[in-house]
Amino acid sequence: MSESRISLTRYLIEQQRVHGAITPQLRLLLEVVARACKRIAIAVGKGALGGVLGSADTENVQGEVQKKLDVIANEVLIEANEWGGHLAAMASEELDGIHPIPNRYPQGEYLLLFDPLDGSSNIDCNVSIGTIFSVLKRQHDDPTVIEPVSETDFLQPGREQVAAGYCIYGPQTTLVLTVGNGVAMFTLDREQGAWVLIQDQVRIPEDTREFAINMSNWRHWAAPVRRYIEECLAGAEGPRGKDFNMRWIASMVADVHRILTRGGVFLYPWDKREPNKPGKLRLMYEANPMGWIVEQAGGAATDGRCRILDIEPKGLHDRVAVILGSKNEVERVTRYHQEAE
Ligand code: AHM
Ligand code: MG
Repeated sequence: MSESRISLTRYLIEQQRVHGAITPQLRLLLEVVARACKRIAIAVGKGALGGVLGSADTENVQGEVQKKLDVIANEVLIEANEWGGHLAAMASEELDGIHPIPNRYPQGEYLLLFDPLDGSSNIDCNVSIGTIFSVLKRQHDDPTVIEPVSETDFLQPGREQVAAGYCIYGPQTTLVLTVGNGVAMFTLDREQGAWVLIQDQVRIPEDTREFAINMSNWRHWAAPVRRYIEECLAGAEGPRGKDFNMRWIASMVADVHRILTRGGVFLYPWDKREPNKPGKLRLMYEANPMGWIVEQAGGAATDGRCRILDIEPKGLHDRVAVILGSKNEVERVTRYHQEAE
């Protein structure tokens, strides 16, 4: 690697040594997660040649049919992170309960959560997909009494995260990371197998003319979301006085990555098809890590009423409505919800 290129390893060492943002254990844990993402990128890149496309003929805890790559990515992350000694347990969108570190390995203090393969519906059609992860620290009321790790240890609001990130498997494989000191992006140099810093202190513009929502659900939305989208669609002649563009990739990683790159607002709101669920996306595996990344880049993330990172989780697989991205747009949609109450 040439002198001018900053590797993920160097970035993390500096976050530890210069900024005091992470502990040595967390640094090593993030290195392992990044290594697992490289392995997933290789499996994704093989596609039909590696026999990894199609359904695994199994269902996850949410009753969704798992794709082969969902299962492979989940296994890669678990195998890579089990033995390092930094974790107490893991939780995955693809597993019913938590995965405590087996007794044969040393136990650490951190908790790792992940959506191993986000955007599963895009796997077979060769559209960008990704891995989303979040790291929490176990909280102890009494540090002298160490209880066996349980699901309750994971039920912390998103503001307690100590690291969060995603890896997008697209034309490039890019790892996006925050440890609470801004957002950094690293692209995988495939020849060298190294993560190279391409941008630090990523910023999301506060204003935008681009929104992302699955428009086919229009008839199911609540009034505040309809109002917001109607105003965007009215363009320069409408109350917003400007034209809006729309994008919807159906991979949250890809939609969020675009927002980090050029701004925009992403919405996956509550809808009346499932009136008793607050939303489709998962709080712990998707909304919290993405919410923190977006906030660290100067954007905002709410469920229409309150900040995503302040939501107290009740269960590992809680769902939530998500509105995130350019600050002024997120604040506008949130205000429309408040005005409707
Ligand atoms: P997944 O984790 O099962 O892939 O589901 C989450 C994905 C998000 O990446 C994306 O924003 C959304 O589901 C797309 O949903 P829809 O197909 O309803 O548009
Ligand atoms: Mg997902």
